[in-house]
Amino acid sequence: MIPTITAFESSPDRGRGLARDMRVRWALEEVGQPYTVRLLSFSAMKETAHRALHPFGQIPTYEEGDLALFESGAIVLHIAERHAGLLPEDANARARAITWMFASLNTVEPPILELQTAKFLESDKPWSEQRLPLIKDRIRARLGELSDRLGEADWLDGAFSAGDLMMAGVLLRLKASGMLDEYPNLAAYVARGEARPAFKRAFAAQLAVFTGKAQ
Ligand code: GTB
Repeated sequence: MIPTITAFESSPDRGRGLARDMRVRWALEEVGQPYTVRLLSFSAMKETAHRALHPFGQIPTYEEGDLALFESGAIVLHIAERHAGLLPEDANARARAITWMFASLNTVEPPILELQTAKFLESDKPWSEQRLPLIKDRIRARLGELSDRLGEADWLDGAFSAGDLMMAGVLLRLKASGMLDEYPNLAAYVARGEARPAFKRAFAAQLAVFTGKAQ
């Protein structure tokens, strides 16, 4: 059964791969699962029909037969559990890869989101200039720790896994800030993710929505 995901009809990032459907597309491409995309306007996301799929009125969602999922992490985990290629066979290695998925979402992404909120939604506030360096310090603390753990390895725990897909997907959001370049091994880690053919196909597909060339 071909799953359907949802994505922005008009992504504010202009196709730079920053919206969270990118992770889901990437996972689907990694496992070779074809998919269809339903594009949604901001108002359609808040309508009852979409809220039945996503209680918070957001993208991405994932529908496959009777199953409807929301939350990019849960969707990527579902894809990784149903197909070979994104989670190791060994039970302990599998649990560690899932741990890295959680770490990306619960430990690394939150301060990165704070930065984006501060830049795009709070820049007119009188306290904004004082808050930004505090948020950047929190991001640097996490990046430093992650950089230490990665060291010279290609991926976080052996072979590329859903944990790396999620972590690289989260770190990508920092590219424009220049902060990633302060940690050369993390910049190289993200570049390795971006160099994967599955990433390139997913990126091209979401960019095609913006350029009007989506099929
Ligand atoms: N925790 C959820 C998940 O991981 O799936 C979060 C989902 C979420 O935040 N979705 C966003 C959304 O639907 C799109 S990805 N927003 C609309 C709304 O809440 O009304 C977040 C996002 C949006 C835009 C950019 N950008 O332009 O750079 C980057 C990321």
